[in-house]
This record gives sequence, C-alpha cells and structure tokens, in this order.
Amino acid sequence: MTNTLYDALIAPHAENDQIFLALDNGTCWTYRQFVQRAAQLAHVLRKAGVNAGDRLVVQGPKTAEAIALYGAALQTGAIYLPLNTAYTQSEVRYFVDDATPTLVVCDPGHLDAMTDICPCQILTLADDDTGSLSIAANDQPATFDAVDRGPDDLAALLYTSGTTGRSKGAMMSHRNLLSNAVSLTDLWQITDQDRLIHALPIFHTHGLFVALNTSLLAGAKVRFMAGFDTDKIVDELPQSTLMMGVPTFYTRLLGYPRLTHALAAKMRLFISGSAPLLAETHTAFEQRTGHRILERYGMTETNMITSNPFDGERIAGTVGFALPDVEVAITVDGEPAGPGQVGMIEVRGDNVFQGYWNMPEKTAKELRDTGFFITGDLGVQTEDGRISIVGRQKDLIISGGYNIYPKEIEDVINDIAGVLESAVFGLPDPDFGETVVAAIVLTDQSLSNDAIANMVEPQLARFKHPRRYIVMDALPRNTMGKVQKNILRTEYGT
Ligand code: MLC
Ligand code: AMP
Repeated sequence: MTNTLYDALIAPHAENDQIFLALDNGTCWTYRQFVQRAAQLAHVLRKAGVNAGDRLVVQGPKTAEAIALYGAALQTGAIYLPLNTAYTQSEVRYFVDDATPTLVVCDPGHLDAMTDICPCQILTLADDDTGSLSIAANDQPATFDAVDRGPDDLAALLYTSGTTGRSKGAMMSHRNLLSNAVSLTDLWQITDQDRLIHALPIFHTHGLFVALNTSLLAGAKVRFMAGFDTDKIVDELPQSTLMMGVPTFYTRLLGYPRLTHALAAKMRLFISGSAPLLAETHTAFEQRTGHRILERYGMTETNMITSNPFDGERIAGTVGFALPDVEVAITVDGEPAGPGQVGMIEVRGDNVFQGYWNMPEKTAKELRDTGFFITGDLGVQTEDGRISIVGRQKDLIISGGYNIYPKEIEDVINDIAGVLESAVFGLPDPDFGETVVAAIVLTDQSLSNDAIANMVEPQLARFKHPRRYIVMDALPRNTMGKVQKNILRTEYGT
C-alpha cells in the first residue's frame, strides 16, 4: 500500500522520539506520540464510516489533537476540509451543503448549531481534548494501515471566496501538497534542528500546509501556539530559529519595545506572506532585529508560487523568484508580457490545484487547458525573473491575511429592505493592512448604520464586518455604469 502524503510526512516518524509539538501548557508531543494518536483517530474515522474520497469537515480549536486529526484524515484517504472558526452558522451551511461530508468535527460549543445544518454524523473536538472524537479514540489501537492513495488523489478541499460572491472549494491533490512542501523545505533549508514559532490558524494554506507540512517533512520542532500573542512570541524568540507569519505579525512585533537584535539572535529566518509586506515594515524590522524578512507569495489554489531567496538578496516590496518547480508567466490578454510590463500573474506546476469542487465552468475560466492558473494578481518581472505584485484585478480586500470578497458582503447588505445598493472596499489600516468599509445608498432614509450592522453581522464572520458605513446619495460610476471603487478609496482613504 502507498499513501503519498502519509508515507512522506507521517510514516517516517513512527519511531521518532524527538519533540514535534511544544504546547502553551508546557507539555510536548513527540513525533512518535503524534503518529500513534493519528492512528487512533483514524480508527474512529473509519468506524464513523469515513472512506477514501469522503469529505471530513473540521471546524475546531487549534490543538495538537487537531493536527493528529489531519494526519488521521490522510491515513483514511478522506478529503480534509478545514473551516475558519469565525464562520457563522449560515456560512458553514453553504460549505456543508456543497461538500456533502460524511463526518463533521466541531467544537462542543457549536454542536447544536451544527446539528441544525448537518444531515451527517457529528463528533466534537474540544480544546482540552474532552470531545466525543477524542474520547472515542482513547481505546483504539495505536497503529492503522494507511489507505492506498496516489499523487493524483485528493487530500484536501479548501474553500476560498470568489469575486462572484460564492465560495469555491479548491481541490488539492497529494502531489500538489507534497511537491510544495518539498520545494519550500529545500529552499528555506528547514531541518530537524529548527524550532518554528507557529501562531497562525490551521484552517488555511499558510498555517496548515506551508508551516506544518514542511515541519513534518524536515522533522522540525514546532512551538505550537493557540493564537497570536505578541508577549508569548517575544518570549519564544530566544529559543527558536524560524517564524512564519502574515504582515500583521511583524507590524505588531515592531510595536513592542522588547524586540531587539539580542532577542532574535538565534533566529535564522523570518518569513512573511498571505498579504503585501510594506517596504517600511521590512526596513524597520531589519533595523530592530538585524533580520531581513523573507517575503513569499502564494494562494490557496496554488500553494506557494514565489519566494525571495534564502541565500541571495531579499528585496523589500518584491516576492522573489518562481519556486524551482513552478512556472510563472506574466501575460497581457493571454500573451507574454515583456520585462517590466505589468500583466496577469499565471502559474503552472505540480503545486497547482485540480479545479473547483462541483464547478467545472469556474474551473475552466481560471485554469487554462495549458495548465496555467490565472491568479487575478497583477505583477511585473525583471529580466532575471524577480517578481513584484503591483495590484489585483480581482476585487479583494486582505485584512490581517484573511481574504474578504466585497461581493459577498455587498450581497448581504443589498438584501436589507431600505438599501438600494452598496459598494464594499478596503481602506489602509495600520494593524490589518486593509479594513472593510461599506458605502451604501438608501431608499429608506430612516435606516441607521447601527440597524444595518445589526442585520449584517449575524450572517458574516467577524473579520468580514464593515468597520464603517458611509451613506451616499449615489455611488460613483464610470460611463459604463461600473462602480468606481478607486474614487471611494481616494476620497475616504485619508
Ligand atoms: C481578527 N479580527 C479581524 C482579523 N482577525 N478583523 C479583521 N481582519 C482580521 N484578520 C477581529 C477579531 O474578531 C476582533 O473582533 C478584532 O478583529 C480584533 O482582534 P485581535 O484580537 O486584534 O485579533 P487577533 O485574534 O490577534 O487576530 C489577528 C491576526 C489573525 C492577524 C493574528 O487575523 C490571523 O491569525 N491572521 C492570519 C490569517 C492567515 O493565516 N491567513 C493565511 C491565508 S492563506 P472584535 O469583536 O474584538 O472587535 C493565504 C495563502 C498564502 O493567504 O499566501 O499564504
Ligand atoms: P488566498 O486566496 O487566501 O490564498 O489568498 C491569496 C492571495 O493573497 C493572492 O492571490 C494574493 O493576492 C495575496 N498574497 C499572498 N501572498 C502575498 C504577498 N506576499 N504579497 C501580496 N499579496 C499576497
């Protein structure tokens, strides 16, 4: 039997007694314990009827047990589908309806809400490991024969919102995930001597695949934190060698007086991605710590695409070069752009996903027959291949590393009686990079901003909530009738 990801990431650690996860409460899991726990959980999944190709939805706490559950999903051949813990019931309903999972695992506090919307079986995962999944696993055998899965079989389904408002499930194969983990581990020279500060959520590509698949491949130690806490990160820096974060991590660390060269002396690499890192953050961080942050660029559908070099020059404001096994093309109207010419960033390689779940038309629009995926990001490339992202063709806000699609919020606002139309856009924010603002035109002038917020907020995760509503007589439009969000951004951006 072979199982591409299990064989590469998990099986080699069956007798490894080095520390894998160092937890907030001071306890640790060795690699061997992790492998055994994953096997126990795999038995529970199988008893719950989870077979190869079935979807396993997980919306739960960030714990070591949750990582073992990811390992268990790989072993059973299930397609792992993690969900942001901030999603509301109505958001989760869409994912469950679309993915038709065999099993849902959720926090015990969400069990009632989940029962209302899930026709399938539900088990719970608690932050103190007292959920029904954990209890059922305790008396299971500590070995499990991994199910046969090849490189082209699906390992994960990650939902990513779209410009049309409906989220799309990006189908990731074993090959997609493994090829990227191998490239990154090699490029960033991650080894079993590393200790990674892990403060990212584990329901996105960055915290789950970039951080954990590379650590598993290298046998690195992971300081696994339940969330981002500046104090705790500063405490961990002297014992650690590696950190991966979104730009907000770095701006928050810069606001901290204890951050000095001496504190980060043992660190060998700080990596940033998921959102643009301002050149001023890059410079200020180097002045304070002596480290040049390595910025890389990626996407849910493609895993990581480019990276600044580990050994060569890391240039602020650029995202570096295509990874060794990834092709990047910059195109204008589908034709190659010249050096220095702005165009669409397109990507091809083993890293590129298998298409959108149940959405062949959407897949065909974004994934060319040639294998190139159209990212929606605009970039330029120098003659020697260094890439800079200069904008986005897609209407997208990135707040603290979370993608927010304005259309999804506009749809909710426009459904409110008394609202004629709305335009949601991003304004610069010192903490999150961008913040969400909604311009609205009313038909009922008595409708207050608070009343609108009260109707919008239960339907959307907190990070998507507009932080400001601006009532206008009319939205600015061009001669074609298209709303000009650039005018709104300029007018309200100061
Ligand atoms: C939290 N809040 C946010 C927010 N995160 N609002 C907008 N944008 C965000 N990103 C809300 C909280 O609910 C809270 O609401 C308020 O803002 C302040 O919260 P906080 O305590 O300051 O936030 P915190 O919990 O510290 O979280 C901030 C953060 C977190 C930056 C640590 O957002 C985070 O971990 N972001 C990383 C996202 C990520 O992993 N992205 C990778 C996607 S993969 P209230 O009610 O208190 O006002 C990808 C591909 C690639 O993009 O290339 O990697
Ligand atoms: P997601 O769909 O959540 O995976 O987010 C992917 C998007 O994040 C990309 O299409 C880019 O727009 C953005 N992104 C990721 N990394 C970077 C980066 N280093 N600089 C600028 N934008 C980035």
